[in-house]
Amino acid sequence: MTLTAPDLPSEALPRLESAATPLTFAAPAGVAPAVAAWVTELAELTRPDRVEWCDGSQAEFDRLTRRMVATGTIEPLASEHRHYSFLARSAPDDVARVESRTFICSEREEDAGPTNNWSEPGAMRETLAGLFAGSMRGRTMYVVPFSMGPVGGAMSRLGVQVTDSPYVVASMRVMTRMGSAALEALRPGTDWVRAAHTVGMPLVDDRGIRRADVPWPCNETKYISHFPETREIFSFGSAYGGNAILAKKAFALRIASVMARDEGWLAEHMLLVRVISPEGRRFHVAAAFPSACGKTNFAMLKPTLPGWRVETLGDDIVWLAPDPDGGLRAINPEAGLFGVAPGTGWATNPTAMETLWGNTIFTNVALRPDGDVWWEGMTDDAPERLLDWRGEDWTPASAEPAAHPNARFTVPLAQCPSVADDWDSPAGVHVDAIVFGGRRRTNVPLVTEARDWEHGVFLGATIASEQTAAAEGTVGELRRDPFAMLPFCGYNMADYFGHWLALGERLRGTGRMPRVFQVNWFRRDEDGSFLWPGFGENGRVLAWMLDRVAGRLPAVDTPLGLAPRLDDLPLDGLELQPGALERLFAVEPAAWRDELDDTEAFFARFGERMPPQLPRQLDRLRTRLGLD
Ligand code: GTP
Ligand code: SPV
Ligand code: MN
Repeated sequence: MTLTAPDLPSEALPRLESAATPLTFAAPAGVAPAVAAWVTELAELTRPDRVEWCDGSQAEFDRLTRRMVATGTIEPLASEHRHYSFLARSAPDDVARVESRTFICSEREEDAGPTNNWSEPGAMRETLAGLFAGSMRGRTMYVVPFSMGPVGGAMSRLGVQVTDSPYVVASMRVMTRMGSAALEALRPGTDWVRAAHTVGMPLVDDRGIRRADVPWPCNETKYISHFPETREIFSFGSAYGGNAILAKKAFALRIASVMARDEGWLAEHMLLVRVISPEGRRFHVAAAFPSACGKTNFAMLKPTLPGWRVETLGDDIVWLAPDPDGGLRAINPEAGLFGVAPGTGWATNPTAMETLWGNTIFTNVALRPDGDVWWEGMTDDAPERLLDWRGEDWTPASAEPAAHPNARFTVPLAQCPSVADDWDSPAGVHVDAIVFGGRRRTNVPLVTEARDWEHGVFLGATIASEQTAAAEGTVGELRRDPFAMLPFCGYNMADYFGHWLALGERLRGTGRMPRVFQVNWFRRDEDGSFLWPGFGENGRVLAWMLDRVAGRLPAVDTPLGLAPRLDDLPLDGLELQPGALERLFAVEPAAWRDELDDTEAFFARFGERMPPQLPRQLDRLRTRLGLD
């Protein structure tokens, strides 16, 4: 039993449209009884007109897109520009993740920790029961079985999302292995995550009166609630991204991080790539950056440095587990890309641009008069005329951007030209290096290597980054975002740090440790310009890191960690501003004093629960910088 329906007055029950659409909750033959029972319970609570079990087929996807075109949720783009692609415009108040409405409802408040919103599970269930009651009246409830990771893979996990949003179903089909194969794998006794989602806008009111639908139904009231102990998710009121595509942040990070804690693995906000050196040596790199800080770009990196190649395995989420052969093994549990559109262009990320030739759902980008899409950063010059993300006329003289800053594209990973041949392999890859990064205009150098695992955990735990448009908040404001997991860790972050430290002990025992690095592509000059050109040039930094992993290069011990001898960075053919390289590595004690004070205050929030290793690392850093 998950939620119980409050007693509805009989006149509040949905009026069925016709005898042809009976309210039937019948599950397809062979469905695990627990799945069927849960779906029935939710249907009884939310009272949809129909329940549709999704098989993941192309025919089903076609049916969904036709339905959404009819309701104005999406519109087809001109096929000569984008094959079988669509534009969705969201409601203006439903454009990004809502962290203030995201809750971890663990039994005990201290298990959610000071960085999560906690709510007592019983009280939250009551609130949700009230909100979900009748919330799908007049709509179709879709049942979406899915697998994170290839169906049946050793590291893969199953889930079922019910939703009344066809946009979410279509997104789930791109982002996960969704449909019949996952449903068949959901055999009795198999664990699965329950994810219930409603846009919270019933089409039939309490008196049985039907109203017209709107293109992007949602509700002013929003709840993204997680019950970590019972592996359940309830999401109300939003249809946007991580709020609604529950396989992604809610399952594959928040719930999965709790499963990973309990079972000895990691669920991380990381990209995953294979990097091939000029000699043909293959390395695998997992890198954590906060939202809209360059994971997709790194995942599709086209190194300018001759001979180096990057193959894409994942761009947002990585599950890592101890490898039976020692060290860590990793899979990308997703099957699609939900990438930030603005800033993606032929000059910055040509691989993403090539990926977007078709089969793409664009959300909140601008529309060109010729039926193609546009966003800031796609081309140097904006088109003369556009419809902006709200559907209003736009010219380059307009004050607001044409695309919403958190406009996104949803596209199958398989379509990416740089995707690794074996991206779909359940075995995953052996990880050689872990990289942490953030968006920092000051302080953090271009690249540093951790001295050891514990120092690496300290680097991860002390990531701070300037806020982006990926969630509500003030863009540009510096905030602590440890491991790029601040909005995504499903339990007390101090315990999460402890879990990373303990895993290190276990990996050390296997004799194979991934090396840990910290990078910052975003350091700026006094005039505000970036000191480092970024994008394809980041391959030079990657080459240095992997030469370190290969044991080919010495490094300099600095207060912040191991740094490159500047001559070892492969910078041939790169024109940096005079002095830029030195500034990219400069350590300013006064600024670092503030940084350390801020870190100390942040660590203090965790009280007794903080593993002592991290404050100890902080003390050592103070001493090394001569600031104690
Ligand atoms: P989420 O999907 O929100 O988790 O984000 P992400 O980390 O995948 O972000 P993405 O790669 O889409 O990057 C978003 C923004 O970062 C874009 O505006 C890019 O132009 C910018 N960006 C990425 N790499 C670099 C870089 O090396 N230098 C600079 N200056 N900007 C970059
Ligand atoms: C992020 O915000 O980190 C994303 C986008 O990857 S969303 O799926 O909406 O969370
Ligand atoms: Mn992300």
